[in-house]
Amino acid sequence: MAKKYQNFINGRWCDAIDGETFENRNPADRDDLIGIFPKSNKKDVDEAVKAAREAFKEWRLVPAPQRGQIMKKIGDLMVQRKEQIAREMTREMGKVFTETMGDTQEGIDTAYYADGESRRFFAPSVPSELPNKVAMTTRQPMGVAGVICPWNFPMAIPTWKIFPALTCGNAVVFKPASDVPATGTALVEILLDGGVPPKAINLVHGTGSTVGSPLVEHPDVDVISFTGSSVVGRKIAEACGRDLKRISLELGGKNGQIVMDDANLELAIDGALWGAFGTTGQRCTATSRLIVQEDVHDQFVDMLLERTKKLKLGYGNNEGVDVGPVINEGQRKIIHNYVQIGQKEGARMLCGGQYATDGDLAKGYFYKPTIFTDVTSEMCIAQEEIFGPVVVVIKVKSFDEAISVLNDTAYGLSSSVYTNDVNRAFRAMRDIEAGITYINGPTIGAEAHLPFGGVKDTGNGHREGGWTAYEIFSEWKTLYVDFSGKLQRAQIDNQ
Ligand code: UN1
Repeated sequence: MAKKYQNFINGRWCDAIDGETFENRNPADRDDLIGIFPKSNKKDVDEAVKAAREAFKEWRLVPAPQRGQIMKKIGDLMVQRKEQIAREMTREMGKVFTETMGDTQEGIDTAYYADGESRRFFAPSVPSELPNKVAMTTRQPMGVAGVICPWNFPMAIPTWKIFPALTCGNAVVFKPASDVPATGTALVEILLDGGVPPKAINLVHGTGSTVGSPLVEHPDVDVISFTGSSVVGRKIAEACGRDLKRISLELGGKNGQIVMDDANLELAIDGALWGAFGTTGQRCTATSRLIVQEDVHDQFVDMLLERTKKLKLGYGNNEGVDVGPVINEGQRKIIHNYVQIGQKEGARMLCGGQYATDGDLAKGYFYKPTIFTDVTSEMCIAQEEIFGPVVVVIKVKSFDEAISVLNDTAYGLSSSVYTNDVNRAFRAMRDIEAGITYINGPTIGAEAHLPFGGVKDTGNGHREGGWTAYEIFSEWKTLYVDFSGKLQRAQIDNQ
């Protein structure tokens, strides 16, 4: 019997009001049914927002360090349940166990950071221009936060949004991706066990159109935080723009790794493999372009091919597996379609390019790690986000050309440069158009306490992670206190 899951709305576990459900299956083994989940709609969202609004009245008045204590407890519970969460996460979305352990650890780091941040919330006091008058600022919660999350980091990304939102004093309505509802449920259980007031966290399962859209359009939601594709992000931003609603967007990437002739090639290969094929290439920070200087190009490609061929595909909970399945059949078709486009465009496919179906792999959505060479920057496979185990190699003559190819994309999330020349490293840090630049490290692996986000079509200027996430979920308020006992007119009486 498949486990039956529920929403959590208004302080209780419940089915979708209309009673509809959907199934979720293990992407490495379609026969493995993870559970039956409520397929919610606008009615459920309305109930959830109403409950959150109610909870906000009291939660906003709880001292921030007390909210931080709850975050600390949540972090401790995540430590206790880490392995169990990771096993189930691998079963639910496919990436290998070491990576789901890392995903959970990112949530733990975010929880402990939230505890610390709850005692800071720095807000400057500055001198007033008038005598006997004080000028200061404070940070206030916004109200109800709508949190819409992707499936590739089913624990880390929700924590990046929910923990700062709650720590700031907001109440939350959370929609996990419909490919990872069990991990979303595990997180909400931890929040409740940690002591978050039940109505302050609401969980609504379902799709983007039936749950995400009503949440975005709800007049009583004050801030939306979304991670997903740039296409969907643009639509959400349009809807929020009409309502003047704050929105934080974390969208696509087409991240490049530059490899210069002076680089340590072994190190650059380690980075490329991890960046391109870790999480089966399904990270918004994944390395999807390798921009290689011509003198080392052929050697680099030979080394990359040799190492790629050795990668072992399989169920991520089994020992020795390097690469798991992709998330679902729809994504696998999209990836394969891009591979066919690449071949038509004249790129040379060195390996992969096919569904992997040997033995047990036939039960899941496996795709062979794929490398293209002879790629030019204007090709579709060098421009569009593929979100799968496909990497393209672009040959360049010089460092300047490498930077201009790296910047020749609509996106600007992560980037990396392998070089041992300190001058090149600093020029890259200055001239690359991206939110994150790594020197001698892969494009993936951002740490929870630093700003995370990108420029151009990757987002709308906000940064998750670290202290910057707290900007998203709070409003500045300016306070003036005049203790002179008389009317003092700014800009007039002091001139
Ligand atoms: C994402 O792919 O959406 O930097 C997030 C990294 C991870 C987070 C990725 N810490 O790759």
